[in-house]
Amino acid sequence: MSRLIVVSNRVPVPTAGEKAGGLAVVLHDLLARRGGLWFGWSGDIADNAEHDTAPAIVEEGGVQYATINLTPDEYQGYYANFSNATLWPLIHSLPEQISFDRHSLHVYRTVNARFATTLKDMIRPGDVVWIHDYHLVPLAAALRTRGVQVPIGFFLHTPFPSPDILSTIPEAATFLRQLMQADLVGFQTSHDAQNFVACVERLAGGETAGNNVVTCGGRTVHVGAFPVEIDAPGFARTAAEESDTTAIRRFSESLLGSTLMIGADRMDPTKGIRRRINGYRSFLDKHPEWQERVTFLQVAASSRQDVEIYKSLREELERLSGALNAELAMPAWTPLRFVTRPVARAHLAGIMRTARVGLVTPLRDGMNLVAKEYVAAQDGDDPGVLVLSRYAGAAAQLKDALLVNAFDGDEVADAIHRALSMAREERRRRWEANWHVISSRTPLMWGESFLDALLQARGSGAA
Ligand code: ADQ
Repeated sequence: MSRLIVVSNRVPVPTAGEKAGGLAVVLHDLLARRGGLWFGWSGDIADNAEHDTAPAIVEEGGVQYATINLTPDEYQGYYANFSNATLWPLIHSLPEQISFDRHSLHVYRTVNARFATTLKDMIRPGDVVWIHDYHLVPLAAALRTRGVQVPIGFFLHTPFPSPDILSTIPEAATFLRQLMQADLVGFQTSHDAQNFVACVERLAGGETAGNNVVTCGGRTVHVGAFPVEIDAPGFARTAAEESDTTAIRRFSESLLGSTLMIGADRMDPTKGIRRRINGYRSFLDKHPEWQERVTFLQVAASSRQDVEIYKSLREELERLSGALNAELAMPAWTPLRFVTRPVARAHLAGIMRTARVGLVTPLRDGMNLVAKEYVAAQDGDDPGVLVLSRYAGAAAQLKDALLVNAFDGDEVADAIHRALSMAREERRRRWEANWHVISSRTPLMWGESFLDALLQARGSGAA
């Protein structure tokens, strides 16, 4: 079996007493099976980082974790600016949120080049390289320039935009050609994969060459959809166990008999939290009989506070939630609980289980694991209803959720009403169909299917 090298912006180096969560667990497992290396940024910022190209290496359970630091200028240009303030809104089709400057683009490329220079000395013949996410778009090309010939796969956790949107940044064709230096480019949904192929055709002069294969400038690249999965039975177990704790019982009592709706997101402009709160407001206006009978808990974990649009989003949401409560609250009823402090994963799972409605309404999202987690957390005998944006990748799989246009506040309000009023039989039928989808796949299957497709792509002559 080939040795695996995973590359991502941040490396979750295992530390004593701390367990990695989510997808990191699967990548650790895949690495442990094959013996491998995880390379990326340490998360630390150091003034002299660029002179210190030798990575710090930690070995744990047969896996090496190799990390480098960033300088303050690199952190700002590569991470805060170009990755999070330019590429993130671009790939989520929110072009008016993009800020762009040439210096940050330059720093982004420099950091990718530094990653490549450091990594190439650790790659051996027979290895397979798997690059993750939008921070590292130029990396496959930077490795090839340095003579690396082993199979390289690239997986994007976010959506991929249409040609019209992608062409709003300078040098869009360069980004596409850089991605084409991988052998396999993977996305969350086939819609994203189609957008990528359309971009290569329209903006970089490429051509499709059969099913899921695209050629451009002498390169042949495979493209595919690999939806990220969760450990559904594991999350279900956590939710059931947690719901039996004093903490969750106290939480439930605090609702004073009102029905709970839950939203849980990183506080991010793509997650549609502002429109969600406005949709809830319209629902309460249209259906005043629900006042005092429903509580909406929005957990919004603070995120990327060194990026301007995130700071202003936070201020706006604080104002909006305060205004809603100031207008509608009663001595014994708070319509909206807006929580920005961290909530432990198990506690959140327990809360999800007690919520009759899960509101997952991003304006655009690669997958959205909260949607899958909400389904997993339910008691199948008396489950809650998932209200899900059509613009989340998860909507391609969770077809029995109430699917909504997250931009349309009236539609969101109507879906909330329908979800709250839904009879148990329909709730069960919808939940069972969604549960079947998430419980028949595992995160490990996701990882293995990507790696199989990568080796096959290479075997079939792409390179
Ligand atoms: P994210 O944008 O971070 O991920 P998501 O898929 O929802 O979004 O994953 C977030 C994770 O953090 C979930 O496990 C969730 O439970 C947890 N979480 C979110 N808000 C929380 C809160 N307030 N408190 C505690 N925990 C919270 C990116 C892409 C997604 C894609 C994933 C995986 O943007 O589209 O699904 O990667 O590929």
